[in-house]
Amino acid sequence: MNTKTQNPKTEKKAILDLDGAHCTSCSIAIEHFGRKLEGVHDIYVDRGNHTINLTYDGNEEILAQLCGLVAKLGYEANVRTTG
Ligand SMILES: [Cu+2]
Repeated sequence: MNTKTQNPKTEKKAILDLDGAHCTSCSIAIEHFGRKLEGVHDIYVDRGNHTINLTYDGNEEILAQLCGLVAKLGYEANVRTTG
């Protein structure tokens, strides 16, 4: 992976609804692989609220990539809010 520049001016947050991830290892897998996506600054799975809390570089493409990743892992994610 090449250099990741983190520009706080363009940084955005998103909340995604998460279905099907019921245990700690699910959350850890999503966080682990999610962090590897280009543009992800921070990712946190909140199992109590069934959400993924994402901080990213502002490039919206990451949202579709993350949903695709979650689907590949066997769960379902849908964007709830961005901004
Ligand atoms: Cu699990």
